[in-house]
Formats: sequence, structure tokens, C-alpha cells
Amino acid sequence: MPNSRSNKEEIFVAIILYDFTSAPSPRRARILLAEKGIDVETVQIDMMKAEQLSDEYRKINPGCTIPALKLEDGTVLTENAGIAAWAEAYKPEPSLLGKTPEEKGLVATWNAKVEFEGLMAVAEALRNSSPKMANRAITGPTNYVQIPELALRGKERLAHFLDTLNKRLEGRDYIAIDQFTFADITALVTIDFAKWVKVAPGENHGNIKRWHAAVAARPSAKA
Ligand SMILES: N[C@@H](CCC(=O)N[C@@H](CS)C(=O)NCC(=O)O)C(=O)O
Repeated sequence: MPNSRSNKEEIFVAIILYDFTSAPSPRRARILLAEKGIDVETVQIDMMKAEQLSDEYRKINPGCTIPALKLEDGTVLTENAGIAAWAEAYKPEPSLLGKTPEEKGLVATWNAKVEFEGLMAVAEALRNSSPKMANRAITGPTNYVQIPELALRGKERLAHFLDTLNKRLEGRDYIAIDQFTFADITALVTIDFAKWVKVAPGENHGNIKRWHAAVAARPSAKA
């Protein structure tokens, strides 16, 4: 895990993103950092090999989740919300968390709503049904058995979330305020993650489809 390089004049310590390319949560961080134009080195933590549970990674994030962002001073941020707050303070432009008190309140509100009602619903459906996640129904160092009823409930919650999001996007280009924000990033990742449980916006979700086509076309979506 190389994290520094030196020359005669200075020691350069890189910011490191502990990442796993195919997982949704680190994708939120990658899109956010790409929108901000913040350069980081990435270290892949292979969830297929359970590297998030390894002794080595536990030293970085005892919570055993990805992403984690290690800053130049060694501080480690282990939540997307924390990474977003740091990034906004570190590089205020372009703003992704809103500028005025009202905007900041709306972005935080919609980001939380999308995360808890959408992203967590997909996770609930997937983690309680996928054979690959037997005993891993919840992230972290403790094993939890799957509860099949929760997989069904997750899909029900996801259906309600799609209706809520579609309604919010009526006549709007972005979810929280009149510009692209962290709430759009969380929702983009959620809609793409929903494919893992075979759920996609339907014929009655035209606003989501229009919004998704626009945000998925941003270069950061490929990060
Ligand atoms: N609250 C965290 C969630 C991070 C999270 O759940 N990451 C998943 C990957 S998408 C993970 O680390 N899973 C580890 C596991 O399944 O054991 C955040 O927003 O950053």
C-alpha cells in the first residue's frame, strides 16, 4: 500500500481512497471526488475476497466498510457523509452541499431521505436474499443471519421510494436544489444499485428516467 513519494525538496503524502470498484458506497465517494476535482490514490479492498474483514484493513477502518478516505495528516473518514463534509470544506467549489442555509438544509434532507429510503431499501433486499451474503445481512465486523422477509420488505420500500423520487423530480432537473448536489450522487448510485435486485424505474417513473439520463451522462458518473 504505497502512500507517499518523495523528492529532494518535499515529501508528498497522497490522500488515499480505500475503494472497491463494483460496490455502490465507494462509488458515491468516487463521483463526489471527481465532481470536486480532488485527486486521490486508490487502494482496492476486494470484497469478493472479504478483504474488508482482514486484520490489515481493520487497522484502517475497524467498522470494516468501504469507502474510507485517509487524509494527508492520517485522519481516516469512514462515512460518505463525512467524506462529503470534508470535501466541501477542503474545496468549496463546485458546491455539492448547498451554499445558503436553506440550500444546505435541503441537500442534507434529500441526501438522508435517498440514503435511508432508497439505498438502504436496496441493501435490505439484496443482503437478505443473496446466497453470497449469507450471514452478512448487515455490514461490519459482526455476522448477522439473513431474514428473507426483510428482502421482501426492502423491495416494497424501494417501490415506495421510486414513487417519492419521481414525484419530487416533477418539473425539476435536480433532486434537492436547482443544481447538481450530493443528493443526486446518492440517488444515481441507488438507482443503478437497484438493478442488483432487478428493480428499475417503470413506465410511471418518467421523471426519474429523464433525470437519470442527464446525471448518468456527467463524466463523474464513470469515476
Ligand atoms: N455508511 C457507509 C456505508 C458503507 C457501506 O455499507 N459499504 C459497503 C459496500 S457498498 C461495505 O463496506 N460492505 C462491506 C461488507 O459487506 O462486509 C457510507 O455511507 O459510507
